[in-house]
Amino acid sequence: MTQFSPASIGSPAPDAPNALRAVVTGASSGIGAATVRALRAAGWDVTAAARRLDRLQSLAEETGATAAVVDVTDQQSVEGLLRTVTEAGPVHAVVNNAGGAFGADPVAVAKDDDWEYMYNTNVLGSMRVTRAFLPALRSGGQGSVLFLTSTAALAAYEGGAGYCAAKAGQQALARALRLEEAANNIRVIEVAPGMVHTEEFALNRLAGDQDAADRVYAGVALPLTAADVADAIVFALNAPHHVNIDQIVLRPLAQAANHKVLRG
Ligand code: 8X3
Repeated sequence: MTQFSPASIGSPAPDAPNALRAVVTGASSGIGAATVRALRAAGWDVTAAARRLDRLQSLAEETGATAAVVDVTDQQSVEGLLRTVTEAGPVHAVVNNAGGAFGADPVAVAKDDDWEYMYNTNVLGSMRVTRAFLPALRSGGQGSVLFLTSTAALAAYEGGAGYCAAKAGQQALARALRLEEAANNIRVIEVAPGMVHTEEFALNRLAGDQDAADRVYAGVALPLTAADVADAIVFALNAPHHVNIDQIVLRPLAQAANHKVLRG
C-alpha cells in the first residue's frame, strides 16, 4: 500500500523546469490556499485563482505561486483564467475548490438566493472551469481534474438541503466526467471532507455571524484543518497517473457522521 506521504511520489523540486502545473480555484483562503501551499511544497507549479487579488498576491509572495483573478460564476472570467494559464505553458491538473455553503435554513424557509448561489458556485462553477480547461488537459496527453465536494454530498441533514444538493450535484458532475474523459487519459478525483475548521466556511454559511460560526466548532477537540484536506489532495494528485483515486472521504474523528459530533 502506498504510504500517505504527499511529497514522496516522484515530485520535482519547486521551480524545476519540468514541474507539473496545477490551477486551484477558490485559492484566496481555507482549503484552496492550503492546497496551493501543499502543491508548491510538493514541487508543483501552481496558479492560485480566486476573486480577491490582495489575498492571492500575499499567497503568491509566500509560496511562489502565480496569482490570477477569476470569478467562477462568470464565463468570460473563466476564459480569461484559461488564457492566462495556457499562455504560460501546459497545465496538468485543475482543482475545483471554489464554492461553499450559503445559508443553513430548513427547506420550509429556504432562500432562493442562497440555493442559486450555491448551485452557481459549486456546480456550475466547477463545470465552467472544467469545460474550459479540458482541451488544454487533453492536449498535454494526461490530466487530472479534482473536485472538492463534501461529506454533505453523501448524506443529507437538517438545514443542509441546499448545500447537500449542491455538493451532490458537483459529485454527479465528477462521476459523469470520469466516464467521459478516461479515454482521454484524464483522471477525475473527488475529495469529500467533513468538518474543516477554516476562517470563512461557517462564517459564509451563517451570513457573517461570527458567534454562530464559532459555535459550529465549539468543544470539538480536533476538527480537520485546511492543511489536512490539502494533504489528501496532493496525495491523490501525486499518485502515479494510472492510479485514479476516485474518492477520498475524510472526517475528524470527532464527527462520526455530519450530524453526530463529539463535543467536550
Ligand atoms: C462541510 C461539511 O459537516 O458542514 O463541507 O456538512 S459539513
